Amino acid sequence: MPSRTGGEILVANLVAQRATHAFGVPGESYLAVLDALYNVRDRLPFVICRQEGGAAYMGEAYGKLTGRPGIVFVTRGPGASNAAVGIHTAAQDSTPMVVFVGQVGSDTVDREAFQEIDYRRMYGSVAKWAAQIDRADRIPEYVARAYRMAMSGRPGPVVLALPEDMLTARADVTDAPYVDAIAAAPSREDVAAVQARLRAARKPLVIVGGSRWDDDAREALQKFSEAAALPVACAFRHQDLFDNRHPNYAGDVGIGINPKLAARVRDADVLLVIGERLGEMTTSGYTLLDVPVPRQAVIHVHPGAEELGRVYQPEIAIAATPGSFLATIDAGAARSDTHAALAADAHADYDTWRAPRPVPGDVDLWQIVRWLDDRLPDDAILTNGAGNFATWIHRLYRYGGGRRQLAPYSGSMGYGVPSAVAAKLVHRERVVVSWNGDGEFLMNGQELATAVQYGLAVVFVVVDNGMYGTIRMHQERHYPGRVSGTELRNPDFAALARAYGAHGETVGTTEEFAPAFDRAVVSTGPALLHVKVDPQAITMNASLDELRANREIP
Ligand SMILES: Cc1ncc(C[n+]2csc(CCOP(=O)(O)OP(=O)(O)O)c2C)c(N)n1
Ligand SMILES: [Mg+2]
Repeated sequence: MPSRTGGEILVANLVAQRATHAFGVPGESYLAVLDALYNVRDRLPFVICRQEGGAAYMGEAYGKLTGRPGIVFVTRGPGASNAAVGIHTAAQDSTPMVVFVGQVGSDTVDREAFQEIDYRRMYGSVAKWAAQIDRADRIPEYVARAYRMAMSGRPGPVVLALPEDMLTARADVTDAPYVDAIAAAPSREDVAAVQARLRAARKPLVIVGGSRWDDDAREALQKFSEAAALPVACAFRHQDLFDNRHPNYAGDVGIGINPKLAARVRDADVLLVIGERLGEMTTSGYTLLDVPVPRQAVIHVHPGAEELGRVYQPEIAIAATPGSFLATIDAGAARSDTHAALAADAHADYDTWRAPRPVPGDVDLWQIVRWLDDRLPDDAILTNGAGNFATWIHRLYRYGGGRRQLAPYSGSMGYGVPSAVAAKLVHRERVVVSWNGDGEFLMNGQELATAVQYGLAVVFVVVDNGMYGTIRMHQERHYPGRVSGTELRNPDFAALARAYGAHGETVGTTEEFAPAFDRAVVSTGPALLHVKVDPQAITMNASLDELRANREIP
C-alpha cells in the first residue's frame, strides 16, 4: 500500500515550505488533514479560530508580516463563504496567502451535494489562482505552485479545493522543495534613466507602498532617501515602510491626506513610485494624478509587470521588487542639492499636521495617541481595520523604524482583532496593540476567545462612539440631521472582555488612559480598554455639530 494519505502529503509539503502556523476552523471535510497536523503540532500548530473570517484575516496578517503565505484551512461552502473577506483583502492588499477549502468527494461532485460549491467560479475573479487538487500524487506540485504564485509578481491569495476522498487516498510521492518568490530586477539602462530624471527634477517626491518589502529593502530605502536627499511619502496603510520620525518623511498619501502633502503630490514634477500600485485611496480617488497620463513624470517600480500602466501610463516603467531596485540605484547620481530643502519642508508640514487641536468631550484621542507614540517601543505592532477611529493613529502615531502597521488597504472592517492575534502568535516578544472602533471590534470580536485560548497578551483598544461613525460622517455631509442605519447600542466592552477571561477596563477620561494602558500591557494575557469617547468627536477635523453645519476645517 502506498505510504501516505493525501492529508499527510499535504501537511508534509506545508512543512517543507516552512509554514509555522495554519489558521482555521475545522470541518468534517478535511479530517485527514487535521489528523496529519496532529503529528506536527509542535512545528506547525493549527490555530483554532472562532469564525473563518477571523481565520482568513489572521492568514492575511501573517502574510503581511512575514512575506510568506498565510495558511488557512476552512470547510466547504459555509466555511469558504465566511473566509471570503480575508481573501478579498489579500487580493486588494497584494498579500501572499494560500487558502485550503474542504470539498465534497468526487463520488458526489456536481450534484450540489451537501455544502458543495465550485471554488473556481466562486473565487475565480478575486484569487490569483483557484484550483482543485484531484489526485493525492499531485499535491506537491500544487502546493509548490501555490506558494510561488502567492508570493511572486504582485502577491495575492490562492485558493485550493481539497476533495474529501483525495485526502484519504494514498500515494507515494516526493515532497516539493522549499520555494521562494521569483526575483524581478531592473535593467541598468532603466536605472540610469531614473537617476538622470531625478537629478534634473525640480520637485521630486518618492511614494512607497505595496508588498514584497523586507527589512533590507526598508533600510535601503532610508539610505537612498538620505543619500539622494529625497522626501518620502508612504501610501495608504503602508506607513511603516519609512521611519515616520525621519527628517525626510513627508507623511501618508491616504484617506484624509494632509492638504499640503496632496498639493506636493500634485505639484511634483517627478514622482518615483516604488512598490505601490497607485490605488484609489492613495490617489485621493484618482484625482492627484490624471488618468491615463499624469502631469507628473511618473517612474513606476512594481514587481508585477501587469500593474505597470494599468491606470497611469508611466514615463519609466520598471518591473522590479523594491529591494532589487533600491539595491541597484546609485543615490549619488540621483542627487541634487536643491532637493534637501524640499525634504525638510515636507517634514515640517508633516509635523504641523500632527499638532493637537481641541476635541469635544472628556477623552482627547489626540493626546492619547500622541502618548502611545511616545510610550510604545520601537518594535511595536499596531493593528486596525476601517473606521474614523483609525484616522487618529494614521495621522498621529509614527510608524516605521522597527514599528509595524497591520491595516487593510482594502478598507475592510473587522481586521483589527484577528490581525493582532496573528501578530502576537508570530512575535510573542513584541508589544501588539489592536486599535478598534465599536463597530469594528464586534465584526470579529469573537477572536478575543482565540487570544485567550492561546494566552496572547494583546492590548485591544475599543474606541466607542456609539455609532458607525464613518458612515454617520458621510450621512451628515450629504443628508444632514437624518440619522439612518448608523446608531449602535453597545455592550459593556470591559465586562465582555472579562467574561472571555481577559483583563478589561473602562476609560472615561484622557487621564485614565495611560495608567490603564500600563496595567493592560503588563497583563499576562489579553487585555481590553473600553474608551468611551464623546459622539461629538466624530472626526479629527470637525465635531458632529460642525459637520452638520458644513463647517469642516481640512
Ligand atoms: C466589512 C465592512 N463593512 C462595512 C464597511 C463600511 N464601513 C466603513 S467604516 C464603517 C463604520 C466603522 O464604525 P466604527 O468601527 O464604530 O468606527 P467609527 O467610524 O465610528 O470610528 C462602516 C460600516 C466596511 N468598510 N467594511
Ligand atoms: Mg464607532
